[in-house]
Amino acid sequence: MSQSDVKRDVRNSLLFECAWEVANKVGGIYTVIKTKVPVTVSEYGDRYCLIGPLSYKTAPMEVEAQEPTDPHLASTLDALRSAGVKCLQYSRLDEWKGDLWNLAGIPTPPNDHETNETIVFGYIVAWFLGEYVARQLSVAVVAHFHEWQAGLAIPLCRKRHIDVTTVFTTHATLLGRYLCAGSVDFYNNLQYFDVDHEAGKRGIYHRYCIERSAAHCADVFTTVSHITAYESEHLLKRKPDGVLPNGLNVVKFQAMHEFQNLHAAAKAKIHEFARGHFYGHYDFDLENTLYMFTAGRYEYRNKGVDMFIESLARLNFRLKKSGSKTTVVAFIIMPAATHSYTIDALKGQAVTKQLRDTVTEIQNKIGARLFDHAMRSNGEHGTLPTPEDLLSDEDKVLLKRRIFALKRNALPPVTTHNMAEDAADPILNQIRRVQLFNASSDRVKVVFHPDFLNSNNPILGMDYEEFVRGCHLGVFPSYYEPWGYTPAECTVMGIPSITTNLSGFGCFMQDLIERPQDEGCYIVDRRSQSVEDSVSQLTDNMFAFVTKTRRQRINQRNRVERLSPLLDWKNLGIEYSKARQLALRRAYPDAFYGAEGEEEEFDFSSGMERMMPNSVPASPRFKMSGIATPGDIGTLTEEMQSLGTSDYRGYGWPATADDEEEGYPFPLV
Ligand code: G6P
Ligand code: 1S3
Repeated sequence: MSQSDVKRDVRNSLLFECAWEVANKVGGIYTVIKTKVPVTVSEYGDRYCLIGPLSYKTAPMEVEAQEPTDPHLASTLDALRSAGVKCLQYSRLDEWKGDLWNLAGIPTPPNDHETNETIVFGYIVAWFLGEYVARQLSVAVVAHFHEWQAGLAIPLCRKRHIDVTTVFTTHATLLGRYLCAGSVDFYNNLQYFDVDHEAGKRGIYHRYCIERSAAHCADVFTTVSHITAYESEHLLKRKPDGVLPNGLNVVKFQAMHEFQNLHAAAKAKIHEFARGHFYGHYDFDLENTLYMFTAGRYEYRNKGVDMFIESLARLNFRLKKSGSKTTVVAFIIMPAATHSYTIDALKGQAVTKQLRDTVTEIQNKIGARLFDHAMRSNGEHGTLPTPEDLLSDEDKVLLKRRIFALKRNALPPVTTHNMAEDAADPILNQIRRVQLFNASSDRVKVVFHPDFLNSNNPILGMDYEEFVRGCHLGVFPSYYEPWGYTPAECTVMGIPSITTNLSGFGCFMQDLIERPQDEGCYIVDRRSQSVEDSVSQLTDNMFAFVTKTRRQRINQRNRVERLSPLLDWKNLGIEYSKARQLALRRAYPDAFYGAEGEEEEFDFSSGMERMMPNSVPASPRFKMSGIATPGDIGTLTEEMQSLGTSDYRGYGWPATADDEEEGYPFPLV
């Protein structure tokens, strides 16, 4: 039977979702996949299967080995196993590279390890899918791929006429990331880049070809935000069919104060760290200290760390000038190459712990003496002890020793680790330039933690989520940020954040909410104003935040937390459903017409919760009336293909050189 004779059931389709970050944490795509699982399982049940690379190091923490219940899946895996997959892969690398060149004209250099992995992974996945659909002939198969590392299977499926329908989602473009990290005026020049030349210049032409072929060969091409859709159209030369915003698993609390209590408990742990880190210079009031932070992949310019540090220096100046008593401790959590923790950082926590232990010991002794004194009968009754009765000379000596151990000549360090490239590190160099050295007079102190957070760490031993909850403000002034999970995570935990209108998340919030800044979601304009003006705006935002009262901060946390449903997969998952339906329609158009030739409608909303339950007060105010879910404002439509560039939501982007000359680059709001 030829493939065209096969009539696959499109209503009960099977879904394979494939990404390099399935059960393999590298960055944000891991979060997308992991947090989306429950909502996808609620739609697909057993018909959903994730495909990722097997990393022996992390797999035991991520997955449990199981045999498939689907007999077709079991026999497909057997076939692959008996062909040697597991040990054969790399021996076939050269053969597959030759095939890729013959098939798609994509050249691959010998020493690019990441590309080699991509080729092996892509060829095995395409092989797997081919085997699977040759066995299972009754149900349509949707294969959804994320990012170029997984996308290579798409051109292979197309060239080999494998009977699956494909969706490709890009979470960034290779060229976009590279170009932005340099010093180009990226957004104003997007339509002018000579893409092949730029990719070649950066040694990533082969990777770029893989990414571009995945985008072009997919039945449906999507990305995570409108800003990245615009970028993809110009750099990958295909206009995305739609936008699939990233969601999160939102944990609903029974009562509002529960997450506020979590904030207080987590903040107490950060206080512990601060006492240790600033020992010897702990001359500020923790009750009047605010914790700000930025975090993410170490991309100095793309993630806006440059702007953050400059604004911290200005904030420091303004707080000093205004005679403020508030202290800001700003954390930068970005993994970099390090050798170890610094002795100084470890010592800080150790001497603080020793002091605490000694105090507890003395406290117990005092308690015992106090009790004894009060109990003892002196003729009639016990007496009140004098301070001398309570604190012995021995205690005083012990305490003094601990206090002397807290003496320190140098200032508290900026970084917690010995950096591999200390002298060349861009973050440290900028901190040196703006002289944020944690002096006593500084109202803004900086702590650079160049590693992921983990509750097992000896310094700042907290998991990331707990740390975020304990902070007061997240600051993410990104220049290149297709989505931006960090501010989204802050939002669902009820922590205010600052982002920019160059991040997918920032634009998403700006599109949906009338005055995001009133909801604790500040958005710095990095599109239409100079860098200087953006830095001033960021500084103003941070300064205004610092001058809030505790009550105002508590209120703002409540408001932020109320935005969580906007970011819940229960509401955003619908966009993924639409993408899959579109892919099925494109691959099997005939299956979508009834007996009378009329087109059949799909109901995307079944099983989805409404975004804002009625019990939620009338805040935040939405920009468009009658919106129930983001899906209702239609991000994914077939028509998107036929519209001009300027239909990307929220902003008018320059479509042609003429438009720009006429003076409306952006924004057009
Ligand atoms: C939460 C707690 C309060 C605490 C407050 C501190 O709201 O429930 O008990 O006073 O946090 O807020 P702050 O912004 O000063 O950390
Ligand atoms: C990308 O990860 P990144 O930090 O390199 O994908 C993430 C998930 O879609 C996205 O949030 C982020 O903006 C992208 O940049």
